[in-house]
Amino acid sequence: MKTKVAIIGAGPSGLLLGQLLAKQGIDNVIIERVTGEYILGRIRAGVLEQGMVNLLREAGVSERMDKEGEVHDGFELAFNNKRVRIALDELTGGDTVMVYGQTEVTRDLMEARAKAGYTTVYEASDVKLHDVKSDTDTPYVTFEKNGEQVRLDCDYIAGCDGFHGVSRKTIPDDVKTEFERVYPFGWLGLLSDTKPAHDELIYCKTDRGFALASMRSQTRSRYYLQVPLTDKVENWSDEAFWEELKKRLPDDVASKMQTGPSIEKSIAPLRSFVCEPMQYGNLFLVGDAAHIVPPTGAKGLNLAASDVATLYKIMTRVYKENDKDCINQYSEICLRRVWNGERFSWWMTNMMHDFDDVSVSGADAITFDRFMSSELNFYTDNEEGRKVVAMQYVGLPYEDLK
Ligand code: FAS
Ligand code: PHB
Repeated sequence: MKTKVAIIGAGPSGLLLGQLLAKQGIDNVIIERVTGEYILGRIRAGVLEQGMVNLLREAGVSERMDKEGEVHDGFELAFNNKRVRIALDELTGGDTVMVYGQTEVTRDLMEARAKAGYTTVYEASDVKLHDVKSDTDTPYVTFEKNGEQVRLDCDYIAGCDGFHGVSRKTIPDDVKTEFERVYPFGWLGLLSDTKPAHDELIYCKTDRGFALASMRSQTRSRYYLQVPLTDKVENWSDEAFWEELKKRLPDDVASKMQTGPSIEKSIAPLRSFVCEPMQYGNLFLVGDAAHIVPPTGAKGLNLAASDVATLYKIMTRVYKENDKDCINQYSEICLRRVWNGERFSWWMTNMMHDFDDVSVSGADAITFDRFMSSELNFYTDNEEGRKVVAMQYVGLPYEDLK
């Protein structure tokens, strides 16, 4: 097999990149480890920045999102028995976010790719990357499919294979630096076909721990509870989840909340992680393959999208203008926006979660908690502070190539 760009991974990063490249006539093949159905069964992000919305429109895959997605011009922070609304559009001069689940984005991209007849190899095993940094040879990928060894020759490899993928591991340890912070708690998420508890997202900081009331549509809700890392999803019946959630949501919201059977329930660990550089020779790390954020800032999927935008611009310049020098801009441009997203996600996580029973004990924990409560008051008590939160939440502008 031969192609221009080999894409490892059919998550949102790989599929969106593949769709954009194909629109420019840049041939690409996606190699994916599991089935499409398995990927669609993973419930993840729910909030899209304007930058990602624009990319999906440019990729010609936005029809259902524009019809079924919900534009949100604000969200709430609930803490110390008060609620502060972050009015995104007023504070940013008109910017908003789109509430449309990652599962639906992925489904739309998969359907568009299949309809256009682009090659995606699902259930590929033993995927290996070769000659990614060589002055003489072009890179290639080998994998096994239906018991057959396959070789895919290419010019470039986009490692869109997530945190546990093979691409980052292909970069030699003496070339890369990995930065990591693991949080001492997880998020227990529940998806239910119930009317959302509120018409906007509410992030709640309480003495019992963090909670988030989100949604996928007016008939499908998504909720999260902070739980200890030692907790197991089988410890949580639906009834126990609803009872605890009601204790963490504002009373007037909890009293009206519709409950019902969960259609998905899972615990996700929280970590901040960055791999530098995000590029090695002709291998480019994209999305979760290069970085992870705690979901408190709704940045994970959106940082993946901005990586895709940068690599798409570079590949377009390489193949349309025969400018290969620009490939060396990738990592520097991506990391500037990644580290900003990392900081915002870390900050939101520290402000909104309860650390005192897990990470530090005694007076240290109380002191940390007082600092974070003061931080929360500082950034919500005045419009300038709320503006800082709003501009980060809607997402900073994408950076152009030099
Ligand atoms: P993905 O991990 O989505 O996709 C990588 C793909 O590569 C997968 O399909 C995988 O099967 C494949 N792959 C892996 N190894 C391979 C190999 N060796 N060969 C071939 N293919 C391989 N973000 C938010 O903004 N909000 C959230 O609430 C949120 N919740 C999350 C919950 C969980 C449990 C997780 C893990 C992430 C969550 N995220 C959230 C972040 C998430 O949305 C990611 O940012 C997003 O999936 C990134 O997309 P990709 O970079 O495509 O990586
Ligand atoms: C979600 O709806 O899954 C969601 C929304 C906002 C977040 C995290 C998760 O910050």
